[in-house]
Amino acid sequence: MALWRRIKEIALTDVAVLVKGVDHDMLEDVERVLIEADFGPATFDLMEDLERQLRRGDLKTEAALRAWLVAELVGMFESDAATLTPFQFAADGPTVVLLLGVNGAGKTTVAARLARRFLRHGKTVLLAAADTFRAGAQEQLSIWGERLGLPVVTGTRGGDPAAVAYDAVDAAIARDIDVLIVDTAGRLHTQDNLVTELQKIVRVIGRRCEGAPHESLLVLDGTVGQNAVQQGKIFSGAVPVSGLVVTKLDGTAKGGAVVSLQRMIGAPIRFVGVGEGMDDLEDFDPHRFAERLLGD
Ligand SMILES: Nc1nc2c(ncn2[C@@H]2O[C@H](COP(=O)(O)OP(=O)(O)OP(=O)(O)O)[C@@H](O)[C@H]2O)c(=O)[nH]1
Ligand SMILES: [Mg+2]
Repeated sequence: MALWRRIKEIALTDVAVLVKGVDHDMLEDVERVLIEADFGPATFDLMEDLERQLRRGDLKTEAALRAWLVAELVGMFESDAATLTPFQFAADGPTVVLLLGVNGAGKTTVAARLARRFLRHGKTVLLAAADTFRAGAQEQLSIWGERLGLPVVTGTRGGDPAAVAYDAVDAAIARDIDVLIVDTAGRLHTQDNLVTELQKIVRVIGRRCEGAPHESLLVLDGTVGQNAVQQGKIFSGAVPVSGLVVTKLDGTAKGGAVVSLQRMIGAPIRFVGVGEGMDDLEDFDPHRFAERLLGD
């Protein structure tokens, strides 16, 4: 059931509850709903403010309650201005976008969708498959390349992914490409290897092209709730993360975790995946996200 409907059922079973002000049973029930939606630590900030508003008698109608919730959620995304840097493009030469994240988070899908988005904006794009580890990984990106009519730099299976990244930057410079998108491996069972490998990729890219990668986007699966926060910390502890992409926000009951991602990882949410289609990657808009999270 949509989050708003659940909250409404608790807070507005009896309109008198809101008018009366603070009702502890009601507050406890709302808190439980927020925890179930995986708001995590943000739950307590929300509850504190809700209680304050109710005490003041500011939330007397359904519309006021909804408007307060939306404003609170938007405020949480916009409060940390330091993390709200815009997408970085290279001043000169190719803009290198590195995609990071665990298996199945949606990196390859995001690579293709981002590529299409840049193509639409009239930019030239090159894809690089720096996942030499998993069988079929490079082929998967190559298929996207074919569909989009884009070249894809690949390497030998089991080869050094950093070498693929290096070759790709080289090719992007030589061909005067606007945007290079580098897809990486997501296995996490060998966390130390993953970290070392990612650090090497970042180092090698930077050596070939000063200032690159311009964007290191961490792709997180929005359906895993607070686990995404934990994953995010592992990656952001390993390499500088400039932005987040939260996928699979269609049909998740755990979207609440997104509220804490930005704050906990210290990087802005750049894009959200909201479906299976090619166009289902949207610019992150706090207001639209809050409305979507609450539902009707
Ligand atoms: N419903 C939905 N599915 C998505 C979304 N984004 C990605 N997916 C699906 O998630 C699955 C995994 O996506 P991939 O792009 O292959 O994930 P990956 O991170 O590249 O995975 P590895 O290469 O194994 O590390 C695919 O079936 C995608 O179609 C989204 O926003 N919504
Ligand atoms: Mg992949």
